[in-house]
Amino acid sequence: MIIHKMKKVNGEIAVPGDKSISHRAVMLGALADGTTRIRGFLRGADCLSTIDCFRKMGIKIEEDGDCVTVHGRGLHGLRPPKETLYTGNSGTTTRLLCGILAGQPFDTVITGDESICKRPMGRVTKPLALMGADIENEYCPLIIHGTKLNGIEYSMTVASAQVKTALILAGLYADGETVINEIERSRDHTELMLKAMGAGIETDGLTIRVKKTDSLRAQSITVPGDISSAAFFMVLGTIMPNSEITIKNVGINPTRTGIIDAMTAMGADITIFNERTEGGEPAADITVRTARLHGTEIGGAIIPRLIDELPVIAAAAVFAEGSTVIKDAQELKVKETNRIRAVVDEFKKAGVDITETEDGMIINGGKPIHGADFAAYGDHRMAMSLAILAQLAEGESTLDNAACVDVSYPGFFDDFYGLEN
Ligand code: SPQ
Repeated sequence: MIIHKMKKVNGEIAVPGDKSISHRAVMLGALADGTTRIRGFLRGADCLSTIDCFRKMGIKIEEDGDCVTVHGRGLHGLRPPKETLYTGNSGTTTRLLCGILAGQPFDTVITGDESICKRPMGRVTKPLALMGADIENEYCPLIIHGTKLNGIEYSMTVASAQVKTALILAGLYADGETVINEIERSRDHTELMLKAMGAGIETDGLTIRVKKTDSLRAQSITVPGDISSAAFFMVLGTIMPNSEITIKNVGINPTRTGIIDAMTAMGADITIFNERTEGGEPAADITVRTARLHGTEIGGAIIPRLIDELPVIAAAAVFAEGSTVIKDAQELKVKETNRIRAVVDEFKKAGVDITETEDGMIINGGKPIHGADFAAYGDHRMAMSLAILAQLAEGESTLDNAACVDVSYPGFFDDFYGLEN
């Protein structure tokens, strides 16, 4: 695909529903008693993989656009699937399923696409094994022999919402109490949804306590727009001349708003308004206007709050005066692709002054860049970040496999080019 270059962007958009919340709404809806109605569900490939896996375990799920109805069968109502559960490109589906399936009275096999088969699953299977789980392999295919689980106290070694959530979900089935200590605060959508559904879960700072739970109450869940998708427009509206974009209905859960903090620290002009709470999750409208950016340092506790936004923040840093240092972000290496290596290699093609480090990258911004033939490595966030980088490059750029944006943002390019004027 040739990346069309826009001169300026203006207008209002609403990004699709939050991917993390959409996954959790289907999973917890399936385990609840009764009917869970989800509005604003993300119809991206990853969340559709989650629906497919639960249908294979006997859960009736109806889809009507972005409204999804899940007919839950209770915590003990899943049926043994007749075939392998295929999770596609979705790390969230794969890892969260491990937590749910470890304590079932049946065996399952999970696998996914080429990228999923390279992503480490030992980070969930090992702590689950301490609870008594019996899971073969540290990479997909995973063979899960359902068994009785017991509660443990576990101190996490990586800042990962997926690891935390897998343990919380297993904790619903485990005898006694499961106590999880996080090293940094990661997204807490599971905890919020489980509390609303009446599970035995408490949080105190970085500690989460889960008790064996008999039943979950079905809910109506309204999914706010995904801040990880809104991030592309925050950067676009900032770097393009004479531009202003309003993004309606964006989830602003504080565990996800690192992008706003980082962009503000770089000099971005971001206004948050119409703040409200929808189904336990805070949401707001966000306006961004053209601004001159300067370099910054991004590391430490903010990293889990903006981990998925780092490729597009790197694109913003290219147009910021001075140097931007991204550190403590080694988790980027185990995403859909190695996002440190992919950003550095692709940005270098455009002449960006960028250096790979052990745990991040250093970008010396504010210098002219040129168009290039970019590769997305089948990674949705890489594809969208490169489309933004190309906007201010001299000359033409192309992007291979642009369709991979469907994983988290079907219709991205329509929304993107729809802002040109
Ligand atoms: O689901 P998947 O493939 O892992 O998706 C990504 C993404 O960029 O969309 C990461 F590649 O998001 C993760 C995120 O990085 C979604 C997620 C969640 O919903 O719990 C948590 C983060 O991963 P982790 O490993 O830090 O827990």
